[in-house]
Amino acid sequence: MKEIVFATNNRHKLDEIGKITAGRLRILSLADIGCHEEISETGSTLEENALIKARFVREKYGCHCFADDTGLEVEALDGAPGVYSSRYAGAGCNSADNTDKLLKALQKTENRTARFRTVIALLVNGEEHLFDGVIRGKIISEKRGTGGFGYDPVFIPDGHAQTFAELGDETKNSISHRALAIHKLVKYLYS
Ligand code: ITT
Repeated sequence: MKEIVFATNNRHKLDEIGKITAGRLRILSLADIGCHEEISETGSTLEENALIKARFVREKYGCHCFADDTGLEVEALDGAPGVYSSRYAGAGCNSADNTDKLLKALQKTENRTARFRTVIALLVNGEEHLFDGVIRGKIISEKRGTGGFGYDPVFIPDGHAQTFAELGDETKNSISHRALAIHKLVKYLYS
């Protein structure tokens, strides 16, 4: 089994990727390698931010690693919150604040089309690789469900009638943006 650091401070992402890759990768967290710094995301795209996080860990700790940057892209908002998804409602705000702001921004909007996009940057053997995953769906007008995290309570993936927060871990992890991207990474590592 390959051992690799996942450069994230988001415990939900760590949990999801652990479940999705079960048995195929041995994933170390930032805490496992003694990294407790906040890594600033100063890029203007998901690709840049994923690379910034992964490069920080490789340069400082010298290990094989990958990082995930994810955005919710809403058609009627010209792709916002996108790369700014984690601080949509402002610095220091939480997921509930971000989701409330999104629902407010869409209050009078009929077009509810959106997508989650994940970009994973993998840094191994002196090489950098990017993998992406996209899932399309729509934003509903109120929060539903208690599972998942972030914007999950307001996002219904196409082909389903429930939000990611209602569908539960197993379903989310079998179809999500993050699952699609990490499957590409695993395929690459084992090819
Ligand atoms: P790291 O950078 O430490 O990995 P983060 O939470 O800052 O963690 P991102 O910048 O990639 O991660 O995520 C942007 C925000 O988008 C995040 O704070 C969540 O609220 C939301 N988000 C990410 N993945 C999501 C998912 O699968 N479902 C719902 N919301 C998600």
